[in-house]
Amino acid sequence: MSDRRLSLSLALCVITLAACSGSGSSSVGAQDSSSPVATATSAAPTSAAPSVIASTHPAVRKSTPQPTHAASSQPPATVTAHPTVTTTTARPKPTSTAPTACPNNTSSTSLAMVNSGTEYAFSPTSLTVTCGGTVHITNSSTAPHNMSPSNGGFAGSGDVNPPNGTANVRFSYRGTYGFYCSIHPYMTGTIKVS
Ligand SMILES: [Cu+2]
Repeated sequence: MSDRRLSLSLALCVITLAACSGSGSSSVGAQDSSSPVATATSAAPTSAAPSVIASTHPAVRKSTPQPTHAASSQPPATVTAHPTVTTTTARPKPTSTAPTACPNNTSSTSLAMVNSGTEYAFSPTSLTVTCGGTVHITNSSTAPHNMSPSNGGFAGSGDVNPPNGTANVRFSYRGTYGFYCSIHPYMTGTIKVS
């Protein structure tokens, strides 16, 4: 059996050698060495093919990063466009719409500072005045007082001394304002400017 296999293999080798080179049947060792060389040469083109593909892949990857760079360059342009769209000049407009002062006029409302038991008080505690007019204050009590704004809206009178000291406070902005005496904070009142 082994002799038959050897003969068959030799015959096949001789046939292959004759087909490839036709150099004839030199030896069995030459046949065995020629077959691995053929596989090595056949493997070489397969290895060369992936190397070409690998070289082409980086080229494709180099082309793909470029659009990403272009996309990254676009956002800065839009960011710079945003500040121009948000015009900060629109915000000063509400400040320009601040209430305008009423023109001064000669209308006047009287307010007295009076003794009230052991304490002091405004009289009346609720009053109205025409916008641009004044409140004429008379201190009829026995202690100094003032008419001061509780939350803005007008300028305070300053201290008005007894007996019978007077002061004028002008109201140039419409609204309702609280007032009080800073010397006697329990003295309070409300004035409507219309
Ligand atoms: Cu007072």
